[in-house]
Amino acid sequence: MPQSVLVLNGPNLNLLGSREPEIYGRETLADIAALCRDAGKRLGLAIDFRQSNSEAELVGWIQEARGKKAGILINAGALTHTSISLLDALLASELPVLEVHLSNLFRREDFRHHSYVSRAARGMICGLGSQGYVLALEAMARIVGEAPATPSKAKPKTPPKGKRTK
Ligand code: CA2
Repeated sequence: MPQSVLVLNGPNLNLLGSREPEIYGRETLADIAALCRDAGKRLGLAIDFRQSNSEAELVGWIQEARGKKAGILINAGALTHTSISLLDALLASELPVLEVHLSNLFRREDFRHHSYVSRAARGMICGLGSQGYVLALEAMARIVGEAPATPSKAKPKTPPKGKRTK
């Protein structure tokens, strides 16, 4: 069975494609879900793609993901800039988290320059539109394919003579 990645989308992202195309592009959230599922097939990941306008629902989904999902990719929408509850839930999940934003937060208003989500994230992609989701899934595939967290007991290799450092 392929490992499953939870792709979460926060408030108002269900409106994509209908308004503000100059900022968020013309794709709908359903288009982005399809892109993610295609990328998932190519990368051997099952994609569980969800959106909610409710902070509580998002927190609940993150809590349920612990021990069941391989990682979380999140575009928390405006909650990115306000929600310590989402941050705490992401930290408690103990899962690798990647953060994505369609727009370039740093070309926008000052209040979008700070992200609580980033404190829980391995990395963040912003400003690349829907392509950012695909790039983040590629990164996630590498992260979840990494060696297990338990450190190897194998002895470190001794460097060949003449190449030793003091
Ligand atoms: O750039 C992103 O992906 C954001 O997470 C989008 C959020 C915004 O609050 C963040 O600062 C950056 C807003 C999503 C709302 O999307 C709309 C789409 C169409 C019409 C109205 C809102």
